[in-house]
Amino acid sequence: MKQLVRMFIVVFVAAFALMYGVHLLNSSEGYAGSNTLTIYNWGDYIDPDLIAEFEEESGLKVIYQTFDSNEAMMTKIEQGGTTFDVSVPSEYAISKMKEENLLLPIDHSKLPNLSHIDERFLNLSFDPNNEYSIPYFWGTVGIVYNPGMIDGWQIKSWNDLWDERLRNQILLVDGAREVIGFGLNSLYYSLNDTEEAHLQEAKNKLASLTPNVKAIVGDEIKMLLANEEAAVGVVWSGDASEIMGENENLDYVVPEEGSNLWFDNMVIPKTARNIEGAYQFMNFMLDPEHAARNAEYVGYSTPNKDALALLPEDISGDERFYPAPEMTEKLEVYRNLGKRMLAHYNELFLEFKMHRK
Ligand code: SPD
Repeated sequence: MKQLVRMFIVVFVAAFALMYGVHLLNSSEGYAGSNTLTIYNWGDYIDPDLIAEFEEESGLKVIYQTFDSNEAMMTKIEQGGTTFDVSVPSEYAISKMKEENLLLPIDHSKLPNLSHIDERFLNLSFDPNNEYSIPYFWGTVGIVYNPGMIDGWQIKSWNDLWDERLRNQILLVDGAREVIGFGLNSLYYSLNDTEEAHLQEAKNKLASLTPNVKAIVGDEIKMLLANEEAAVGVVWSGDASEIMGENENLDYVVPEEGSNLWFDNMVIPKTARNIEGAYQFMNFMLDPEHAARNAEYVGYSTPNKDALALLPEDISGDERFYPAPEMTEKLEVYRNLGKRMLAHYNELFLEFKMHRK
């Protein structure tokens, strides 16, 4: 009898543990079953109609979550407890995630539409042979400005931002690499500089920009600039393109001291649950017609050569957003500076933000 009771307890505990395990798996963030696909992308970075069409075509339900910086995205994935099937980091973040073993290798045979990507965006140094990442959008960092609000002045350089005519007129993108990067560039240092003396110089120089900075903002920077709440913004090129679509008084310049050339690529995080679904989604987004619609909707530059051919000439021929390779040669791609140095850049950016308060 005793033995029977013991056996009953063992079976009961095992069944309970199994049920609890299944519950934990299902309740981890974003996961709602095998007919779902969980996507973790930048805010304002996809045409929502394309998500609906993908759901219709694939029969999968998309759970869509957004982030506003590579740092936030990496922290969330590193912490675990997420089940993102597809994410869209930038190059230095891809390199860091590879190093930390957070990504799955990509099987190119499952992405026939990869053939539409321009060679110029393949096999880049942050991911040789695109072993872990597939191009999504690319662009630059620059200054969008409204000449009508600053007496017709044509801004050309990072150093122009310190001019006293711009008092309380500048909005900055909320990005550590971008802000510390242009601080370094304004001193003619590399935006991948790791020399402490140079970083401190950039920090002090940025502190002296404070009277001109109206706010440091996320995606709302587009609405504020389009509504002429400020004359100048430091932004990613795609945001400038969208703002200029709303308000044709604005212009965009990549400063003469140099700037950043960036690449956002799709990846499959190691925590993915629906790997086949991830391939289906990536191949869907690589389709030229879908990629063209996406580029037109969000305003960012597509690396898809056959999508580019479908875009209206006023978009594809605009060299501010589709600069020729020789125009991007002097620009720098962010390098993965290693965990400690990336954390140091973040600290310096936080100190700059605190200085403003
Ligand atoms: N609102 C979408 C913004 C996406 C911009 N990605 C740029 C990354 C630059 N490192």
